[in-house]
Amino acid sequence: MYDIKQWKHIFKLDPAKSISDEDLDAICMSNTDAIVIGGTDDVTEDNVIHLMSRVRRYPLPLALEISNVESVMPGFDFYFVPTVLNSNDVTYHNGILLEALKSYGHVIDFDEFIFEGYVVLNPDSKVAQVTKSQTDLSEDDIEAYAQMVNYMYQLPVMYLEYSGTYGEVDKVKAAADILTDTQLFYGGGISSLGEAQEMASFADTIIVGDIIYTDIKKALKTVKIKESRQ
Ligand code: 1GP
Repeated sequence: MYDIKQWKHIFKLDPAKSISDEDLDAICMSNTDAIVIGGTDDVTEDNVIHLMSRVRRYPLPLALEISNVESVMPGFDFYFVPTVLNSNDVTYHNGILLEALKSYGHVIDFDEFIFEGYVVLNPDSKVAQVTKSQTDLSEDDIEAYAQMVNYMYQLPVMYLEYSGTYGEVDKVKAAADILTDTQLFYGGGISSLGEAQEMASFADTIIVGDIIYTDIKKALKTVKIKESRQ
């Protein structure tokens, strides 16, 4: 079975966006550690199953990051379940989860589920708007969230989500310095190998999304962080 603790690099594919067979092939053959399918808007059963069946031709781990209950389906290696710690709406802490467990709790294999403590930090991102996140956070706030996730909730993953913009390195470092057991995911605005290296020097795992759709060559170069660490 796959060990997500070993993952240094993830490509996140948005089921609502189109990608050519050629680009998808390059992404899946790139030496990335895993593919995550996830998005905020227009994530449907149809577009998730379509993308899943295309990625499944390749021998690499595939996870679904759940954004709504309607688009969850069997067939993934892992299910990433975000709980947005800085959301002002309880729906995004555990409200969706409660409804999902009431409907499907009896059939879930919990070994496949990874609970992610999300902190959303780009106020202009769709995810910040949808989840009504309080994004104006200091390093002290980030450290407290890291303590909460690592020592109190004891979640396997903390995800600093700057979706759409490159984040503040000092905040990523502040979280990294606190976490002892929880794996730190960083995602947002990575568009070059240099940025990938910078964030990977603090985060355990970096997530590369948007640049796949705007500059595939730059996206592919970010995987080279793995070479420098081996
Ligand atoms: C989005 O964190 C990921 O959920 C990656 O962010 O799309 O900005 O690369 P980008």
